[in-house]
Amino acid sequence: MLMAAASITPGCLADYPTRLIRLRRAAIGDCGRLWSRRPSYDLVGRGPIGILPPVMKTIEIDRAVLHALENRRARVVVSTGAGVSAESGVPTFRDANGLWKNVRPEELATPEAFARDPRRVWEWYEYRRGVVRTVLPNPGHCELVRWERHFSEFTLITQNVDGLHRLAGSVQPIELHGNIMTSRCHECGQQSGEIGFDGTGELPRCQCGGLIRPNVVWFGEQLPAGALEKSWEAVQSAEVFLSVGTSGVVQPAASLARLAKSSGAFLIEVNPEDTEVSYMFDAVLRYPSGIVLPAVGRRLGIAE
Ligand code: BJW
Ligand code: ZN
Repeated sequence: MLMAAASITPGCLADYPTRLIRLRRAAIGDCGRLWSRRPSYDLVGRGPIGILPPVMKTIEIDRAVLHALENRRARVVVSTGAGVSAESGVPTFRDANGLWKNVRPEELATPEAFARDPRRVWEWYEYRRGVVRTVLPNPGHCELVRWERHFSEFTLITQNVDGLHRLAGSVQPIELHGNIMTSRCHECGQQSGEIGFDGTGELPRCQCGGLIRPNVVWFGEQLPAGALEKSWEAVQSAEVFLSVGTSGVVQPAASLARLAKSSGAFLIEVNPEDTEVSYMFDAVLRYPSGIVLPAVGRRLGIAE
């Protein structure tokens, strides 16, 4: 994967994330087959998620959920957060062992932190890039690929920066918080592929002289151009809105559920835990997404 990334020349960086994903997909093969080679990973609770009971025998799915999703012409919006990648081994932010456990967000995920200590910020992101390079989409990501093909109007919005939805095969997820595997200039915004900082020598700089940084959205920063507008548009006309694996505390992503509610959509929360916004939802599925989304898909007859 790294070799492939290194062979990309600076002149053709515009579609870099897309091409990087294509290269990784070609290297790892089909999403579903790939996961099936990891035996008894999550169903018996022995995998890194560690939040399942030892044996999960039955999954109860509210009838209203199945009813809301039974029409394949329903306008469906799915908004995901870190929880959808937890079963892949990507740490969440605010769970007990999440990324914020030992560090305050403003120490690392703000422009002020980068201005204060860019080396420290880079170190943290390089560590996380290392994790992302080794992980694979899980059955939750894969199920959403099937849903994208099944429903005639389907929009996937994610706060995640790990690119796993695209790696699974989702065609055009709206990535609200950018992509950790790519970089951009902190001054002029020019995209700069996977350029990083290995902790030695000079910090990477753009032709304009500005520091290069990870291509993610930090607190206090605007979301990528058009991402929020596209999301609002899809959510406003959604008939079913699913919030999957997010604590629902970070704005403006958190407002999407509220907008869906006020637009009359049926709201479903997929999360093993209660969240601060659970009260808004019409139905909740209190299971890990990698287990319950495929279970819903099976009950609806959504084909492989
Ligand atoms: C599972 C599971 C399993 C576990 N299956 N589930 C209005 C009011 C108050 C504040 C603000 C406001 N508007 C804006 C703000 C400020 C700020 C904000 O929201 N602050 C709040 C925290 C108070 N927002 C911003 O600054 C945003 N910009 C903005 O609004 O610009 C306009 C503006 C600018 C200036 C002034 C005013 C307006 C930008 C937000 C950027 C967020 N960036 C981060 C870091 C990205 C880069 C990186 O990765 O390092 O994005 S923060 C971090 O949180 C990351 C995530 O995408 C985001 C959301 O986290 P998420 O996905 O919800 O994860 P967790 O860990 O919180 O939850 C995981 C959930 O999964 C849990 O519930 C588990 O139970 C569950 N789970 N296993 C299913 N197997
Ligand atoms: Zn620049």
